Amino acid sequence: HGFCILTGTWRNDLGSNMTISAVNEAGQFSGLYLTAVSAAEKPILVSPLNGSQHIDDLGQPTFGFTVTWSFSVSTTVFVGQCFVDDQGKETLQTMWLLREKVKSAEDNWKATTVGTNVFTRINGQNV
Ligand code: B9F
Repeated sequence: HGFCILTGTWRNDLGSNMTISAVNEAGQFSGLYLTAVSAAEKPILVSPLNGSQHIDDLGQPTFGFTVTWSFSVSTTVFVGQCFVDDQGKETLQTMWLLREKVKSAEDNWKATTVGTNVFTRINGQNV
């Protein structure tokens, strides 16, 4: 089977979209993230992401990236692996940690949530 390439536009199981621009020789990349969901009062804005992947000979690399939300003071990190099946269909299997800003260390216990997202490639549109 072929290589799983991170560059491009992806949608996850929540309906969130992201566009990853070119991956450089060191495996570093940047992009834009548009979440479909938010628990904030404020309107959702497109937010920047930055990450890196392993340069993987077998074409199913692991990666991580950080989304610094433009419309809130929180941060999400994603880690995952890019898989390609026998039909050439690519899937990003990820887990995320969302860090909310809390007032003080006493509230630290409730500041982080965890979850999973699966991304599939969408064509002909950007975030
Ligand atoms: O809703 C989040 C938020 C942070 C502070 C106020 C609102 C920001 C958007 C997070 C989007 C998450 C999901 N979208 C996606 O594609 S990132 C992981 C999921 N995958 C409410 C109050 C504090 C935290 C949440 Fe907030």
